[in-house]
Amino acid sequence: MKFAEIENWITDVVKLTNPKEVVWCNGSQEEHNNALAAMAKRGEILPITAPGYKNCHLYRSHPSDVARTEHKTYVCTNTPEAAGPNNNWLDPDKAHAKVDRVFRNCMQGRTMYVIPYCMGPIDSPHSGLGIELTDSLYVVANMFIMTRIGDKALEKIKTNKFDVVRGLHSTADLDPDKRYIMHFPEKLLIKSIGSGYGGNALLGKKCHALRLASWQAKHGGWLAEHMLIAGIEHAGKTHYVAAAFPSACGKTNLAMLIPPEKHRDYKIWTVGDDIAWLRLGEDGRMWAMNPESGYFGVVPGTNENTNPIANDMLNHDAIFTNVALTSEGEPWWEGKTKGKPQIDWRGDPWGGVGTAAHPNARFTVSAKHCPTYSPAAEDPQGVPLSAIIFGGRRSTLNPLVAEAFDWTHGIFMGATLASETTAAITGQVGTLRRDPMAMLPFCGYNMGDYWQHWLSFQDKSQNLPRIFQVNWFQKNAQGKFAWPGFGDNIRVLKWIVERCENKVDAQHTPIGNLPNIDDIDFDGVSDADRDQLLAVVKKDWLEELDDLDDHFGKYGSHTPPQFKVLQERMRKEFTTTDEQAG
Ligand code: GTP
Ligand code: SPV
Ligand code: MN
Repeated sequence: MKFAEIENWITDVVKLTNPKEVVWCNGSQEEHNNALAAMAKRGEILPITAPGYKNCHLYRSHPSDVARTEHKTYVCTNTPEAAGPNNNWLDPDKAHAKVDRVFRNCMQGRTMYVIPYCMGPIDSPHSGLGIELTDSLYVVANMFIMTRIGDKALEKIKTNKFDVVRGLHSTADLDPDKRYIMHFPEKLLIKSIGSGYGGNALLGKKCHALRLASWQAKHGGWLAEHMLIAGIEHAGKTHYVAAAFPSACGKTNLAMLIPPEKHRDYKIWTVGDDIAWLRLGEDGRMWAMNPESGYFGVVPGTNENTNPIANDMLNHDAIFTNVALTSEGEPWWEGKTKGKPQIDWRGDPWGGVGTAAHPNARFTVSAKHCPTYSPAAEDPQGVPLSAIIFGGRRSTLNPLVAEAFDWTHGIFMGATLASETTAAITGQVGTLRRDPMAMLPFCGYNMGDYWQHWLSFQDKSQNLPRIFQVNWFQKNAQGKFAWPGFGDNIRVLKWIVERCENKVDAQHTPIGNLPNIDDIDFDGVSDADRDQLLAVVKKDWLEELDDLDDHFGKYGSHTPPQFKVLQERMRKEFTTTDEQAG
């Protein structure tokens, strides 16, 4: 895109929104410090003054603006079929008219910040460029941490050689009824208004790096995915894996895993915790790059036992969003092992009802502060993948781990992923829904076409990663998690690595290859829980296979015919063999 076109767009936006001034962000540390200081002065952010915290701040968002709002998120392609039943759709002209009415004069008396940014290392040929216009300093401060903003990105944009995603954002008056997060894939354009919250407002993240990037990726022969990337080092070799879990289902935790004492012969390197851009290398391997440069992580549940790495990063240069405070002014959240809340996330005295921190409270920290940050994360080519993992939060059915028979079956595993909803989305928590590849809220085009696109890699390489499915969230008869999870997930990663190295056998079941009991460390897990974790219950799976008819039926002729073949094969195998258990 020509820089002159971008300048014209900015001029038009200024006319529409009418800010008192326009400030270009250069991306310097000084600029970032000034942004935080200006917000603190205006009372929009609270410096954490408790001892033990350095340069940390608390931001309280509007109580109606605490999570992504999927029902207010639109993909406005030229035809509804291109967006698919997985997206809310509006005709682009009508969408512009609707949202521009809200944008009119919305920045009156405010400063409009121009944030040039780069998703991925500046020197990577695979990075993506964007410009976000926003009236929120909170957005500026978070984009500074989460992406590479400022002069270097601008220089690259000014070469006129690359696609540039344009994003317009305003908090306007935060009216939930006038909140819209709109995407125009054909124009690589985003318009977001009425929310200051993470995924709705930091446009480089879900709007650009997933919804529009997935569209770009489909046309460019690559993939933009809701995945963590981690290196698993053992005996002098590092295997890289990318794992897709829905929002608040354990990506950050897995990406920063510290193995317990017993498994310290393994070490995890953090490459990314939320988004991965995947492409085939000349060697036929799939290479993964993290387009982000920081973490916007779930705070509740974080402590020195569950995620010691994140826990240690939270005492300097962190922005907390919607946590509670102790009487000493220390940030507090459910799952914190020290202190007691005195002020809740809204800023009111804590009354003991509900949660003191918002369940979707977040931290923003730079990846550079992460002690396990992989040097390969800054590599312009990314890292080569040995395995892709799909996982959901499912209290029943899905075993602890299963390996796909082949690429097509692996895509089927991803396409059938179901997960209980979490506080990362406005709406009901704990409802089971299909969330294919953890991309239901993020795929910027028809999900059926997206599955076809995934399948197309089959013909392009003999060297693709193996595919696995995991589930850390099975509940036992007592309603407790059957699997210890967190650091102990290394036990499952170990099996995955051993499978990639052809070191262990597996047990064939109709739904995939499962580990032999002795090949996974079940120390501390009761026999009943272990059996449940590895069970493939015929009756339940036949129900599941029936349920998939509805799921795949939604996408009509866009659904790959291979899926039906697999469903039938599994049904047949279940009905001709005995029930498998353990
Ligand atoms: P997004 O940032 O929303 O995309 O979430 P995420 O996938 O990165 O999830 P995250 O790692 O932040 O974990 C979300 C919640 O799940 C936190 O409260 C964690 O404590 C909890 N969690 C993570 N891993 C495990 C696990 O292995 N077992 C259990 N029981 N809970 C887990
Ligand atoms: C998610 O909801 O998947 C997140 C947080 O990672 S947000 O940035 O809001 O998308
Ligand atoms: Mn996410």
